Amino acid sequence: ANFQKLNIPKRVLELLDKQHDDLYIDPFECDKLSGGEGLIYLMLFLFENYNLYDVFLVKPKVVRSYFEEVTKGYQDNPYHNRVHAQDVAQTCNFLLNRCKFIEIGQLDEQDIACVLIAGAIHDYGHPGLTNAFLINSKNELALTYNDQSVLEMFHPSQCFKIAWTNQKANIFENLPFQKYRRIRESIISMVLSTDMAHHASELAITNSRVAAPDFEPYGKDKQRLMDLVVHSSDVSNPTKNFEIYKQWTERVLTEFWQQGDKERELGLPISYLCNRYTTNMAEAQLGFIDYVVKPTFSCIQGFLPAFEPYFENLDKNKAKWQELVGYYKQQLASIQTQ
Ligand code: 8BR
Ligand code: ZN
Ligand code: ZN
Repeated sequence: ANFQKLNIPKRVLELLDKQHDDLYIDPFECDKLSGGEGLIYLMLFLFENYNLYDVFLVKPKVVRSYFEEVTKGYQDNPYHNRVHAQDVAQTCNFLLNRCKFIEIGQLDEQDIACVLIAGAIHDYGHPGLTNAFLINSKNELALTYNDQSVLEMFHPSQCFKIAWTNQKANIFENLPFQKYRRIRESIISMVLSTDMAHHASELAITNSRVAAPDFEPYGKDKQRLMDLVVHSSDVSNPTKNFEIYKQWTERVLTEFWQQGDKERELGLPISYLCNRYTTNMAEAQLGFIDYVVKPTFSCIQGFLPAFEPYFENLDKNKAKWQELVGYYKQQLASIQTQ
């Protein structure tokens, strides 16, 4: 691979060279070193690293323009912003390479491209409000998508549109139609799988597939596992070092609490975790780890045994939040008496 020609700033290139498939790469650092272009450089680096230009038959210039457009579409939300997109794409790459999903699923270049693109675009255009809010407030997006996976339908829809409406950014232009259809179907499937409303039912099916005698990670089960890889990367914050994880948590709750304030103002029901006067951040994370993240990564471990050494981070991080429950209780009590 020749990374020189990609014009990636030296310090960013060094970071990616050393840590592109590392679970502990710091996405905030990467974004800062890149002057806000971390998602673009990450994708250029990975396209070169895995020879993905051969799948799309386009020049790096087109890939750069495409991810410039994608980056522009991410709003500056506290959580659902371009750094989250970069973080999810990086975590997908960790599962692909470091945890050997490429080998175990016998992924070809096209599959690798689909997973990484899905990670990069999966929250494109996120308004910083949840599906429940959009539905309850009769938002235009909820009307467009009939209340069904509203945001998860919106994100990929917009990302295919930006390709077809910006000729110099159209990474899909040179694909034969059948190949384009398969790529499109795969990416849309992965982004839809990030709707938390599907989490429990899909995870149950995937668990039973992983345990089945005819389980085929490289065959009929491959797309389902690719879906899980993107969904698990989306909820992977608690598998990382506590400092970075805590930063994401403060951000996701800041976004939720802004929504809660709006809900209060509009007289809408205040959504789960969105009430800043009653939500204990540490307790919320204990629940999130036990009921969402642990079951998800247990399933991942079932077919990617290389994940095993990282699984213990979940208990380490739980212990840290347990120590903080009292602190956040006091904080809430002091707001309530004001
Ligand atoms: P999205 O990124 O698509 O929103 O999916 C992740 C969901 O998991 C969040 O919307 C939120 O409901 C939940 N969540 C919680 Br609780 N804590 C989280 C955290 N620390 N990081 C990511 N998601 C979290
Ligand atoms: Zn999302
Ligand atoms: Zn997300």
